[in-house]
Amino acid sequence: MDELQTSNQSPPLVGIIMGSDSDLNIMQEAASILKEFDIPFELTIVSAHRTPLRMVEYATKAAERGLKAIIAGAGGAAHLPGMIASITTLPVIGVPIKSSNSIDGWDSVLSILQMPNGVPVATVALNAAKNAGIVAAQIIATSNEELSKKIKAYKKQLEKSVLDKAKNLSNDWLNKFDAE
Ligand code: RP5
Repeated sequence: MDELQTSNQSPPLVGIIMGSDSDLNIMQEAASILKEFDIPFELTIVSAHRTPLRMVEYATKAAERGLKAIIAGAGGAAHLPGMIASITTLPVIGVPIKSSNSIDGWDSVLSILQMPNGVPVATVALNAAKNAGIVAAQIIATSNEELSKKIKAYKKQLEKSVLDKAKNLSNDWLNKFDAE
């Protein structure tokens, strides 16, 4: 697959949608990690309740427009990811958001997570838009060796940062495990 380019002009491979602009402070973390992996994406507002026809149109056209995955975030009665998944054949990654109309965030989590058999939404943790971006990258990496290498390097970096922290701690705390 050679669709991955860094240019903003590249056709988007991932669609990031959210119920409201008030979700953007969370959802921009998905955009940031996709940028880090040089994956072209688009980002817009699609509301299941306030723009239902736009939602149907977005989901209906997503695959033919060349998207490979959709990241959908919403809060409260968070119906957007599930409704998008009910229409498209693309994988849908849901981001539950603790928003102004959430009770405690569980409302968003359960609205997105508890889908009926046959219509899955790959649900990440509350507010975990970054992880949603990583899942989307991993989906695209299954057919893109260059991207797969970038994700491996990212994971290696995660490992290194933890090992460095463990090393720093060992100056002040006993750690026989690393000494063995
Ligand atoms: C949901 O309602 C949106 O996804 C957002 O999380 C929440 C609040 O929306 P606003 O009232 O801030 O536009 O549909």
